[in-house]
Amino acid sequence: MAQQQPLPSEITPPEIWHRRKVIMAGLGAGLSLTALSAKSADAPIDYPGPDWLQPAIAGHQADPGSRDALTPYDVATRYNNFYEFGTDKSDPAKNAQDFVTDPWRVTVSGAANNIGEFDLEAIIRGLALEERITRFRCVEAWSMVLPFIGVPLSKVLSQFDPTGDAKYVAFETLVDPEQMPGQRSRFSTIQWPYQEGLRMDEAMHDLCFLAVGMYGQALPPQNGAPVRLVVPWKYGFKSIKSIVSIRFSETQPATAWNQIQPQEYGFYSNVNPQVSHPRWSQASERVLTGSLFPKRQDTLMFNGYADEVASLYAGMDLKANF
Ligand SMILES: Nc1nc2c(c(=O)[nH]1)N[C@H]1C(S)=C(S)[C@@H](COP(=O)(O)O)O[C@H]1N2
Ligand SMILES: [Mo]
Repeated sequence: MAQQQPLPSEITPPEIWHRRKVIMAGLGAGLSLTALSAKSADAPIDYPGPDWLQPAIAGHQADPGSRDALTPYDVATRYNNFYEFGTDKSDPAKNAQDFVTDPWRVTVSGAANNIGEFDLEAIIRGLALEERITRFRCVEAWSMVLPFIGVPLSKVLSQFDPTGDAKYVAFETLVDPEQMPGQRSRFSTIQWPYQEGLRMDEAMHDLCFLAVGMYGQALPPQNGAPVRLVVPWKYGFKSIKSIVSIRFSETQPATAWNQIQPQEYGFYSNVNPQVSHPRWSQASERVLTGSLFPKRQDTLMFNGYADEVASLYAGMDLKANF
């Protein structure tokens, strides 16, 4: 039986295995590789999203920047880190398909005047959605270029009217082992809920983004539906998915990867080619293009957003505060 044989994913690095599948699928369907990547550039509408979101997504303001470097849609939606749905890169696309993301409630607590439980619809309604073509760099030294749709996080946080005591903001992902097989696993290292946090001035920076869509449609479940953070100048794990809690706090909040390996994953986790991960260099990255031969490129300070964000860290030792 096929089940007794090793899965291709067990003998081939998942990234290569995935690309091979994409290419095979393309060839099988009689498409050339060119046609396949052309298809990826305009997204198919696989994930229309809830009724309330569709008009806002349809009316989003497109990013005027070049789309040439966009990661193919099939790579962006099938090569994922979302440990709630499994640790293999191909797990989230398989295991998150039935994830229920509407209606969706977000609990807002801590140092703010307008706290409570809110429908995501109420939080997003009234805000104009925009697209941001974003460089996205995982701590594992691969990168993508993703067209997210959403709102600057600052516009959402302002609605809750944080007080002067709000020095940090903490986020949590849903805990629902019935829907999330990774949370049922005995081998999980993450202490659920997955949690992340930012300093308040980082969170209020215009580049800090709350995404509800990508590739012209609602966020696919494996990419963090219905609402996720996107912090383009930090390693990907800061960009927490499927957020159900926002808490304003006076003290620096705990974060999921820092709790597991504090020597390897700091609170700041700014992309920094000069500070190696203890087990690998961060000087360069594999650009995942869907081609069998990923491009390797130098990693840029703050993932290329230094002009915009370096001032947030003026005077800080970024080796100590990694
Ligand atoms: N809740 C949650 N958020 C998460 C993760 C996760 O496992 N759980 N993985 C992070 C990591 S390591 C990365 S690189 C990005 C991946 O986002 P993508 O799959 O949309 O590319 O999500 C981040 N957000
Ligand atoms: Mo990551």
